[in-house]
Amino acid sequence: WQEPLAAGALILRRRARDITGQLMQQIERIAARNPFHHRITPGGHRMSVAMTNCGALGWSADSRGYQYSAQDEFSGQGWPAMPQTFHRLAEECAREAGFAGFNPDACLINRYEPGAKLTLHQDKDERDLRQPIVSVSLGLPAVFLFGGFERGDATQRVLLEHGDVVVWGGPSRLRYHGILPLKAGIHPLTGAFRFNLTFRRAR
Ligand code: MD3
Ligand code: FE
Repeated sequence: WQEPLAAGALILRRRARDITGQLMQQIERIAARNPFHHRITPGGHRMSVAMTNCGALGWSADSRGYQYSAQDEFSGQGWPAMPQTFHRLAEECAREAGFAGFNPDACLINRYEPGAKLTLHQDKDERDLRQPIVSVSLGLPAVFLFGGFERGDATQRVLLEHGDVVVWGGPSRLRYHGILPLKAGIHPLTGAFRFNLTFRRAR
């Protein structure tokens, strides 16, 4: 079912539930070739979230800054192609939210362990901010923080659970957001972790 969160932001609860097994298998296959790493931010902090990518471009953080790149700096290789199941899910969900023709060229895969968090930030490294971001949550639940257009604005809390998809576009595209520290637990499909896929049109 659909749950409007704010202008341009739509939660599709459990939208991916029937294909979560397939999605996890693909994540494992991708990570076997391009393993998860804890990136170091330009400010010198080790991120508690571990990341890898698939698609033509991948997101990375290093001393040079935040950027999309065709190369995985850890493996020295390109990123695995975006599986068709991933691309189709993102395209369909964007269409349901009113963003027809979404054609993501990057999928950032985040892995959360207990205590891992994402502090409030904006996603603005993509070229065309009229394109939405589609996110898919897998495994352990997390509390998502949805803020305003400035870091200090009030935030609302939203629980994101296994199979939930959210489309973030229009006026919501530049809102601050983050994830509270993950609570420990065991999920039947993902074990001690939460995974999050974010589909983006980077270039
Ligand atoms: C709202 N990921 O990778 S997904 C990220 O659960 C990121 O791993 C979180 O924020 C996660 O950048 C949150 C939800 C999300 C993703 C992108 C957004 C919300 C967004 C972009 C704009 C506004
Ligand atoms: Fe983000």
